[in-house]
Amino acid sequence: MNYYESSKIKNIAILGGSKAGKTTLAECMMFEGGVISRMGSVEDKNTVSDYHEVEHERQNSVYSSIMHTEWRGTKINIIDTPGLDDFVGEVIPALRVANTSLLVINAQNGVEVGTEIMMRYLRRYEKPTILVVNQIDHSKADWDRTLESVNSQFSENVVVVQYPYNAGDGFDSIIDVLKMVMYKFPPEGGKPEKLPIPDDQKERADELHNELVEAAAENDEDLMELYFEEGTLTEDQMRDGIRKGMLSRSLLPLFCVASKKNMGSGRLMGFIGNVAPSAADVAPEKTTEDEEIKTTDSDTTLFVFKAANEKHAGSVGYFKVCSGELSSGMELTDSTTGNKAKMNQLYIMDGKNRSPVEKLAAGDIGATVKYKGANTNNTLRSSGDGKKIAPLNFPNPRIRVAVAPTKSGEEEKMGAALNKMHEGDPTLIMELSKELKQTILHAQGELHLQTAKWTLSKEYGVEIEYSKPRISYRETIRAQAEASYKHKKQSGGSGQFGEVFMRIFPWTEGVEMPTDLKVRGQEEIELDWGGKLLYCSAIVGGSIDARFMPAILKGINEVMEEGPLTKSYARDIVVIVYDGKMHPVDSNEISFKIAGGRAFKEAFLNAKPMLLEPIYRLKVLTPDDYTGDIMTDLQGRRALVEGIESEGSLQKIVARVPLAELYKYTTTLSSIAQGRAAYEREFLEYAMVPSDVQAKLVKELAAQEEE
Ligand SMILES: Nc1nc2c(ncn2[C@@H]2O[C@H](COP(=O)(O)OP(=O)(O)OP(=O)(O)O)[C@@H](O)[C@H]2O)c(=O)[nH]1
Ligand SMILES: [Mg+2]
Repeated sequence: MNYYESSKIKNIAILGGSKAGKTTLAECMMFEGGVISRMGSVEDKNTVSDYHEVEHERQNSVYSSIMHTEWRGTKINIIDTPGLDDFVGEVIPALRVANTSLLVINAQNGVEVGTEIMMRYLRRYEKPTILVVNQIDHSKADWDRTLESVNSQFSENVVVVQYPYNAGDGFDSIIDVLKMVMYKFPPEGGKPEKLPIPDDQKERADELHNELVEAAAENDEDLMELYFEEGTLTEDQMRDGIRKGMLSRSLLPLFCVASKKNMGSGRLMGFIGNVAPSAADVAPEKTTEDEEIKTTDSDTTLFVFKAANEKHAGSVGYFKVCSGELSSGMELTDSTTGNKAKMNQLYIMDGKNRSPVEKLAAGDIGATVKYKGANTNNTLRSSGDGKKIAPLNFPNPRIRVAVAPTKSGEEEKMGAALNKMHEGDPTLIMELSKELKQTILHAQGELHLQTAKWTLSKEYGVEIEYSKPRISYRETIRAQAEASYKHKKQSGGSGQFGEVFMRIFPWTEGVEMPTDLKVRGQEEIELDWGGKLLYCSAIVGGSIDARFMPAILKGINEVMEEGPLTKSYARDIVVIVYDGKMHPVDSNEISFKIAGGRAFKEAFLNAKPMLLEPIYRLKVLTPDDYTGDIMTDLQGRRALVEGIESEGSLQKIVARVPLAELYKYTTTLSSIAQGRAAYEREFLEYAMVPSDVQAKLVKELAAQEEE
């Protein structure tokens, strides 16, 4: 394997809607670069990228895979990502390590919701982007409509570099307005013949060429001046301007290919090689302290962006060399654990195939095998100074479900497997909920859950079933109440005695204390399950010793943990202990704990207790056609719509929705909008359950507790 310096390394993430042809394009680029001698296909289940069994079965990419190809002395690292948004956990790391992204658009459909979703990630990560219109050979390919959808749905300055001469059946020629030639491909694809632009296309090509020159010049004052003086730019000057425009995302060049037929990928690779920003051109990685780690720094820094448990290789850590140079045998220090790691087995990966390497330059991507500390987000440094690269941020879960093994006794095996899977896919999160007495699985969508089930069965030998997850309700009070309890027990020798008087009322930020009680001491307690308990003493004349106050609090805490109403945690309450009685001999901690708990329970039940439920903020992104139906459905879910605004060509609906109403929302939304809408959600707050719902719930939860 050759060594490539930073300026000769281009990391490319391929993104796009489902089935646009990303995997096929990656295959085609590897073939064209001479890395593989035969082009596999998704149908034949023999592409380099889709090598997992689940991908063969589904005929979809599920995992990101890393490959490389070469073009005239440039190494192009390719990360092929899945198009389905359920697998966004695979897209995030790819975006982080890529210098440029190819956004693949299916010429049959133009910009789809999936394309739009990926474009949003590209904007968020400020990635230089090349638009690649694929499947231009398809009988249903429609160039004009595709271009129109690109122009109407992307606010960016998209500049056409190529357009098809004859899209659809019989496609074989592309007009290139940067090179100002026509490429005509042989029927088997590959190297095209360079022809002059046909007369009937000259005017259109000239016009697009001028637009391209102007767009390139706009990114640099010197170029702009040159352009005014000369009326045009040389090819090198254009490349320079386009690279600058790509880096600032003010220019998105557009290419077209028919990757299945291997038509157009060579020229695209040439453009990536000559124009797209290299590892040395892009902004440096930053540490958690916002310090730059430049490719030119002498310290070697590795950032593990993906950890995978591979069938053939065991645990594989994929990393990017952020600075310095990495050579085989080097000793690095894990910034998290401080452990030393000897980099004995260095590889570059092409799907599941690995090739050993001796040395990798900054910017390059490599892999280690069977190294234990290779967890996602780990940083390894040669200096051992503990600096960490800012971690990848994965999106919030969109779906939750209860999971259990079908065979009892396999809980631990399932737990271990799910933990292992989480290492490779941080968006799949297992939560052992003591509160709900369920294992909850948090994921990105139904397909994500299905894939997890498949993997558990096929790779870990655990059969599971999903069921409706319980909801973490909370209890609180709406009114003030007082209660007292006398605990008295006389049995043989020493007895027990404790009496407590208390007043309770709702806690809110800055709550005022009553004027009729003299509060002498207070303790604000942050509850483990959210919310507050303000515990106050207004004892006069030493009716209860200060040493018993913690015991009373303990009693209150136990009741709050077991919620008097439904056994859900209680929160946001002020308790004032204002009187009581002791016995000179029999009073002890246990007596006051019992008295405190009982008094609190009685007061709680008299203080208009109520249930709180978790509320989520939901953001739905949909084509306008479905807005009405989505709103109607949301109303049936007790949602409060906060706003609708347009985002590009889509509508964004923002609503507050109780979590209890979001079960299987993915499925419903998908059927309403025929898979064209997407959503994300985040926890907002706990809010009151409406009284009619509460009455029903209290019964349900009691029944559940019986079980
Ligand atoms: N006609 C034609 N078909 C193509 C082309 N590229 C891909 N396809 C077909 O489109 C389908 C999807 O191709 P993939 O490469 O799996 O698409 P993808 O974007 O990787 O899909 P996901 O990873 O599942 O999102 C397959 O049936 C391919 O054979 C092309 O250029 N022309
Ligand atoms: Mg794919």
